[in-house]
Amino acid sequence: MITTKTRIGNFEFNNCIMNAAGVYCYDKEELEKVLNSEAGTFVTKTATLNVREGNPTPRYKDTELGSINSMGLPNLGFDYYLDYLLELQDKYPNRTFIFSLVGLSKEETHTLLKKVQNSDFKGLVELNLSCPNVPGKPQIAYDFDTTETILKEVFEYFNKPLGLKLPPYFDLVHFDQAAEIFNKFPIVFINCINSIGNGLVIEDEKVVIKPKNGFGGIGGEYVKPTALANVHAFYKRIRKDINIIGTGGVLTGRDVFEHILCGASMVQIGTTLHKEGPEVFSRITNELKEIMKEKGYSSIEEFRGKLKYMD
Ligand code: RRO
Repeated sequence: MITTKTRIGNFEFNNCIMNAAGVYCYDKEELEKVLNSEAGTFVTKTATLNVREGNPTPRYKDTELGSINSMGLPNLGFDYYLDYLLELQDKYPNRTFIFSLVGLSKEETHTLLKKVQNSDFKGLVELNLSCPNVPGKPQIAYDFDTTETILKEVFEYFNKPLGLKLPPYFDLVHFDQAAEIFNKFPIVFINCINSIGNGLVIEDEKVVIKPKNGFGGIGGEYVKPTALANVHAFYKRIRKDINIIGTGGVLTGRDVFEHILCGASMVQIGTTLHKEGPEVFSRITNELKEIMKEKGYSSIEEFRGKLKYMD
């Protein structure tokens, strides 16, 4: 029997594949489709305290090799997602879901996390330190001092399971510096990577999305090598009790297999889910199981993190 079961922190999931935040997770209708698919769980669209409309449209474009977006954090507000998550938690006591959130300021982030702390929510929280698309707001995780300060302040009051959504890093020194910070805190997981920020796609001499004169986060096939490198770089540097969620460039079961080989315990699908819809989870799960069968693996723990190097 081949199983793609996995664990994040103390939580078990029947499948190691799920949606990436931002795709099929804006409202209950979309989340329900992921809930009722082969996905192991879902993560909600990153929530802010108040409802946000986001940037002007068109703000997302699928391209041949992936996607570009500058959504600008459109979401239905913290309470909408928390209420739904609490409802599901009663309905499915044996399942765990991920609540993505971030404030538009440090103070707002604390407000949100204090609300979670004081609620009955029992799942995982993903703090998004890497939104690339809110004009005038730099990605928090590219500023190591601010990141460390926020985490220090958060863990003075927050003791529920927390993970971090990270942007891609591109320099080995930055992996060292970031990992040194994360290792100081009781985080349960890191999620690598968010979209590669501020790319530009052109068609017919024109940008393809409206906000920020066409600049937006890049996802899909373009980003797989960067995603794998980030998963593996952190796998080598962070405490073994911190799990890694691998996100970026997953089109097939082989891509999931590679993320796991690099050290991922869970793998998220964004652009490909947007292109194919929630049936993608059964296709990719079957492809992964086929690869595991060929290689003689019956669980993902048998190859997780076991990337081979050249002598
Ligand atoms: O909403 C967005 O524009 C967005 C977010 Br919050 C994010 O984390 N990553 C992304 O590519 N887009």
